[in-house]
Amino acid sequence: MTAVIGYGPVGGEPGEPRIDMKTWIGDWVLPSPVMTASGCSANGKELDAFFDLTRIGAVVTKSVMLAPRSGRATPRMAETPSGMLNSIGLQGPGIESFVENDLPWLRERGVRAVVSIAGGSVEEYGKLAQVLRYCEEISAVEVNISCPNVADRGQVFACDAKLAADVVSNVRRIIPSEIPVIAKLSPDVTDIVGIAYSVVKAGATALSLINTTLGMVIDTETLRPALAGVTGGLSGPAIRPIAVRCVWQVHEALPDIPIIGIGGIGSGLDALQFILAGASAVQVGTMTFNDPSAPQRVHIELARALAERGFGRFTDAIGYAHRPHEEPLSDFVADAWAEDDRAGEGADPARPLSSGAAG
Ligand code: RRO
Repeated sequence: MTAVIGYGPVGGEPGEPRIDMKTWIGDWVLPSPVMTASGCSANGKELDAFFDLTRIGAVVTKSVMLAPRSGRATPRMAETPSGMLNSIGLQGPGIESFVENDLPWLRERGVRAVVSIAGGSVEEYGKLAQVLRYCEEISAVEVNISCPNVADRGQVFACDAKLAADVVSNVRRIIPSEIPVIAKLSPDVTDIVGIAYSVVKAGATALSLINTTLGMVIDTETLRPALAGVTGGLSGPAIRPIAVRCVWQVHEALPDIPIIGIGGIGSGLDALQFILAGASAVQVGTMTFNDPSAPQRVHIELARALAERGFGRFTDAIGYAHRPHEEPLSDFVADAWAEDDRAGEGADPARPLSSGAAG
């Protein structure tokens, strides 16, 4: 394996791989492809004690609405096999308080902030964008059109190509052109590629794939739904294969559009699956409840996994699993595995590719 010393924006510890982890969302350059996912760590402060938030790609804040909102009744969370169900219902301080109290905290620390917004109508998204357009140092806006926990399923704009496009074009025309507008889509659709086309045509710079998928748990003691809101959004490793599939399908159809992969990412190898499927970045959400330093750890593990596979640059791995069957592994990957075999130790027995496949 290539000698490795010092690397990337996180750590730089001796013995760590030297690999260029930069990535791009439109014209926005990020030093790391790993972000936090909206909703799992409020607006960043909670994670500050665990790692340096400036060393990851960005913090994505909890989706904020125009007015303060208390959210759904409790209980709002239920454990599920390999995941969890949430029914928070967009609890938050409202955009004015967010801009006054939460955004400055991130800005003062130099944390790249992606502000997630959610509205009950196309007009509300427009009003949120009007407030944000004057806020300096927002790195990007994530337009959450896929919250599953709304009373009216008609408000899950990401389930309707036209409504999704209306929201995105309204936000895009208000937010300054140098700020990326990222549309967050729902997996709960028949054709996610159709929705993706529609929002990209409406001006989305990038796509976040995926939000939680609608689920339900029944408590077998009370014989009632476990959540007060009855249904909730399923997240965690249970949805990872769905999310990887969505990233794969959308990247295949729209290879030039940056995708941010989300769904049960808890390790560098989980993140690598998304990157190989076509994601330009990833978000870590549910895992932070278990391990608050997970975003930093995922960055480190991902850098190591890429180096072990011979990648010198993160961007070379984006969509790598889409290469044609007859195309051999790139020389750098084949060389990395061959060197690994020669070393005879440190080989990863679980690796999916044998050096024989390298041709
Ligand atoms: O607040 C929520 O209940 C919530 C949101 Br906004 C979302 O986008 N996804 C989710 O699972 N829960």
